[in-house]
Amino acid sequence: MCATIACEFSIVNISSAIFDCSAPDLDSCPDESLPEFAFIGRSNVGKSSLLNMLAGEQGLARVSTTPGFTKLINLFTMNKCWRLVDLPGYGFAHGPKQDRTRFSAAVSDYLENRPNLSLVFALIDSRLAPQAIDLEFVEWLVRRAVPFVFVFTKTDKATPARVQANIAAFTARISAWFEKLPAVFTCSVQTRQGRPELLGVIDEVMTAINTASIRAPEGNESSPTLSLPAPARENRKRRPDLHRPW
Ligand SMILES: Nc1nc2c(ncn2[C@@H]2O[C@H](COP(=O)(O)OP(=O)(O)OP(=O)(O)O)[C@@H](O)[C@H]2O)c(=O)[nH]1
Ligand SMILES: [Mg+2]
Repeated sequence: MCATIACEFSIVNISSAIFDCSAPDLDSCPDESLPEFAFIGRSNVGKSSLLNMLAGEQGLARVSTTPGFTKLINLFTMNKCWRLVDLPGYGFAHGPKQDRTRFSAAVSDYLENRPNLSLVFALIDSRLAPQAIDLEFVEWLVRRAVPFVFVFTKTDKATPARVQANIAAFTARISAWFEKLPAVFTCSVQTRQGRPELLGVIDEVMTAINTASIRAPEGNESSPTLSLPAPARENRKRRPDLHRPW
């Protein structure tokens, strides 16, 4: 079990990043004792690269120029207290007839049913105007009340004006789905833009989890809020509380 004090000092200063396993499905994932922060997005959007940047360790998650490279649920434990989870991307067509919006059943099972999934980073390529596949995926997340924030990636590859225009166009397309939009971040693994902000988000969620575990009587804990869509918060409360330490 992760002590509150130990975690408070460890989020932005990651001293140990350990590969746990590559899981082909939800049942093969490790125990649910640690909060998890997962990266999802289109194939090649930069999920594995961002994980490495946050962990401060190149080569921890494998990066490739080939879309569809990450094929399993890869879990990494940070400072023995929380996990980063690298998920396979969506939108990579394995065959001509395959629906490009379909992604593996294991990923959807993980996103919908992992009780210790604390927050999802939904990655969008900042160079592109809104893509139908990303809009569909965000709608999927919203409908299933998965808690998430947006991360627009590869900002070093576009002008700041282009990045801002693409973000504005994307958020305009989805704003009607939310009472309050999830938080929006930008990042680049080249310039390391976004690292402190994203570690700050993790810190905020971990603090809320630890605070809830101290305040709430067993079986009646509250969830961290962090500008998550309200349905997402409600869904988190419904997730089965099996081995959570908070
Ligand atoms: N210039 C630039 N390149 C990036 C950035 N992030 C990722 N890349 C490159 O984009 C390619 C894909 O990166 P990955 O991290 O493997 O992408 P992924 O989303 O994990 O891809 P899949 O596992 O195939 O779904 C690699 O060539 C990376 O070097 C970034 O911020 N800037
Ligand atoms: Mg990957």
